[in-house]
Amino acid sequence: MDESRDSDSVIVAQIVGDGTYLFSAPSSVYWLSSRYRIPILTVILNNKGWNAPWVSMQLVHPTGEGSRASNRDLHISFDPSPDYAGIAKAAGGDMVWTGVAETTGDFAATIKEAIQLVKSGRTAVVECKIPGIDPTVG
Ligand SMILES: Cc1ncc(C[n+]2csc(CCOP(=O)(O)OP(=O)(O)O)c2C)c(N)n1
Repeated sequence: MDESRDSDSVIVAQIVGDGTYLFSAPSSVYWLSSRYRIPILTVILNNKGWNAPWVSMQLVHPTGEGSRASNRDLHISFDPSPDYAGIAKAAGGDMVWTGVAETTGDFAATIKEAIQLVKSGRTAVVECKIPGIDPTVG
């Protein structure tokens, strides 16, 4: 990190998919954040699945059987979701602040609060519920 930059305007932040978050050993990440007092902002985009393989399949076989299959049929569904932010809270305790956004309005308010908290030395995890691409789910 460039330490010559104004520390008030620099935070460590990551935007990750729900699958990326789940497979990144979040219990270790947030325990370490707490143990060494390392503030991090994480935004989790929860689209209820590992959707990239569906997109790849669609590009190759746009009208094939798979294009009508559900994420569950394809074994790429993460529905029902775990409490993503709760996993971080359980590991990081008081260091970790959590928020959930279901609308863009929620997100605008939640991300503002999260950034302020990270600047003050806390770790923040914000789960954003976003639409998936499963053709069988409205
Ligand atoms: C430790 C580990 N486990 C599994 C994988 C295989 N993998 C790659 S991306 C991914 C899930 C990504 O899902 P998400 O972040 O929700 O992205 P989306 O495809 O929905 O955009 C998985 C399971 C991996 N790369 N590393």
